[in-house]
Amino acid sequence: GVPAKKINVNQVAYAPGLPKQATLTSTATVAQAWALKNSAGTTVATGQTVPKGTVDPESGDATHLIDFSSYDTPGTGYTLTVGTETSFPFDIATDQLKKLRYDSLAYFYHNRSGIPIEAQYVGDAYARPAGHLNVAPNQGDNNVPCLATISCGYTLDVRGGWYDAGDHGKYVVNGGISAWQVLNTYERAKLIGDAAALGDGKLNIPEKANGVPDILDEARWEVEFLLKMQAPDGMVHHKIHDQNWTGLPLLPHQDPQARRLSATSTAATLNTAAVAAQAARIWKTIDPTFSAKALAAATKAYAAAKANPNKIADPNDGTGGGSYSDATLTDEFYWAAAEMFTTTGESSYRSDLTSSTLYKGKSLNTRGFDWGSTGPLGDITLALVPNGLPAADVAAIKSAFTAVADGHLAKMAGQAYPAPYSPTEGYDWGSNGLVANNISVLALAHDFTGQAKYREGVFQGLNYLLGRNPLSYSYVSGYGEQPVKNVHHRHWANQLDPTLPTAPPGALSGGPNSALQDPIAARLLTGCKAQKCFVDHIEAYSVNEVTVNWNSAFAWISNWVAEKITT
Ligand code: 9MR
Repeated sequence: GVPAKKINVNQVAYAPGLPKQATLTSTATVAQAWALKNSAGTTVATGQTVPKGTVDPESGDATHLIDFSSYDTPGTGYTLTVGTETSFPFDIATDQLKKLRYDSLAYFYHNRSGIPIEAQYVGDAYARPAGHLNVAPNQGDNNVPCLATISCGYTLDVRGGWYDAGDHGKYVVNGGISAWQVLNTYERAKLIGDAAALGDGKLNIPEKANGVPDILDEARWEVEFLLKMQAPDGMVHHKIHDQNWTGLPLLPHQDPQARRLSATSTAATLNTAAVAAQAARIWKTIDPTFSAKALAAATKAYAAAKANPNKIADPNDGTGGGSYSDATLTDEFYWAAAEMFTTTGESSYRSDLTSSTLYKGKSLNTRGFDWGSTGPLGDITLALVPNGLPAADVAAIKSAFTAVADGHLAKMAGQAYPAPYSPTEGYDWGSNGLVANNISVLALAHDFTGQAKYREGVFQGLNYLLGRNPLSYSYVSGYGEQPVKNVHHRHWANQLDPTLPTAPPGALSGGPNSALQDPIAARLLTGCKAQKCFVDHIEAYSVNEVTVNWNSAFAWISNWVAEKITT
C-alpha cells in the first residue's frame, strides 16, 4: 500500500455553504495550530485542532478534528497543514461534485453484456466487442441450459443485462436491486427533485437521443434481462454465469466458459416481481407495451413466489460465480408486496403488505441494506410514491427513516472518520456500498423533514468515500488526488496488462472488509482495524471489487448531492 496522510480530507471538494471538516492523526494531547492555504500557498484561514481524546476503534488512530467551516471562498488547490504535515489538495467548489452523478451512472453502460461498448460513447480505451453473444470463443447467453444437477428441461435466451462486477456473472438478486435503485433515483427526482437533470441526452449511451430519459434506458437494459430469467412456471432463475471461474484479465468476448442457469429461487422471483412492478408504473405512459409486459411478468412472478415461498438458492452453488444465497425472505416478500401494491392498488397486495412484520419501516437499521436485506427498498417506495395507505402509516415509515438517520448522526459525531454505518462486528464485504446506502437514508430524512443536520450528514458521509478515511484513498476511481486504481475487474486490469485501462471515472470500490476473504487481503491486512482492512490491489476481490449494486447506491447519492448544490 501507499503511505497514508496524517491529515485526511475529502480529496475532491467540499461544497460551499456546508460544514468542512478534516481529520489529523496525532497522539498529541493538546490542540495544534492548523492553517488552510490556497493554491498559491498563502494562508487564508487558521485555527486550532480539537483532540478526540480517545483512540478511534474503527481505525486505531489517535486523532484531532480540524473544522474549517468558517472559510467559504470557492477555489481549487487548497491544502491544510499542521506543523510539517500537509493534506492532499482539494477544492471548495461544486463542479466535480456535479460531474459525479453522470460518471457514476456511466458505470452501467461500461458493464453491459450482449452489446458492443462503442468508442463514440466511452472513448477508445474502454471500447470492446459485445460479450456472451455466442461468437467464439464465447459460448453465449443465447440458449443457456440449467446446471446438470437441476436439468430443468429447457434453455433460455438470457442475453443482455449488466455484468455483476469484476466477473461475468449475472445474478438476479443483485442486478434487481441495482436496476431498482437506478430507477428510484429517477422516480424520486420526478416526484420531489430535479428530473430535468436526468432527461434524455444526459448520458453517453446509444439511446441518448430516443426521447426517453437516459437513466431509464440504462435501467431498462437490466430490466429486460430480469424478465428473460423468468421460467415458464413464473419462478425466476437465481443467476447465470460461467461453469468455472476465469482468471484476470479477460474481456467478456474472450470468455470461453460454458454458461449455465442455476435453479429458480423465491428470492430472485420476488426481486423480479418488485423491479418489474416498479418498471410498470415508470413506463406506464412512456411505453405502455413494455409497461404491460413488465406488469404481467411481475404478477406471474409474485403468484409463483407465493406458491413456492421457501425455495432458497443453494449456498454451495459458488463455482464459476458467487452464490448470492439468502435464507431470509420476509424482506423480499415485503418489498415485492410494496411495489405490487404501489403500482396496482390491489387489495390482495395491500393486505400482504400491511400484515407483514416489517410493515412501516421495521427492517430499517443502522447496518444498512443490500441484496440480502431488501425491506428498506419497499419503504423508500412507500414513503415517496403516492399510494392509498393511511397518512399515519406513511408518516410512520418516514419516522423510521429519521430515527435511523438520527442513529447515524449520533455515531458519526463520535467517529474520527465519520461514516454512517454500524455493523454488528467489523466491516462487511462491500462496506462502501452499505455506507452509500446509509447516506441515502440521511438524504431521505432530509427530503422528509427539510432539516439541515441530515443534509450535512450526507456530505460528511461523502467525505469518507472521497478520502477522509484512515488510508487516504478516494474510493471512487478518477476522483481525488489518490483514487483507487486497481479495482478487481477483468477488463479494467491495467495492473496486470498495461495495454488495458484502469477503471473509468466514477466507479466505487467495495472498500474495507474485516473478514479478509481473499488471499491478498489475508496476506497483507492481518490484524487490521475495520476502516483499514483495504488494499488497492486487483486480486484483492473481497475489498477492492466494483459492482452494479455499489455503484447504484453511489449513483443515487451522487444525484442527490448534485441536486442539492445550487452554486
Ligand atoms: O457483494 C457480495 C457480498 O455481499 C458477499 O458477502 C460476497 C460473498 O458471497 O459476495 C459478494 O458478491 C460478489 C459475487 O458473489 C460475485 N460477483 C462479485 C460480487 C462482489 O464482490
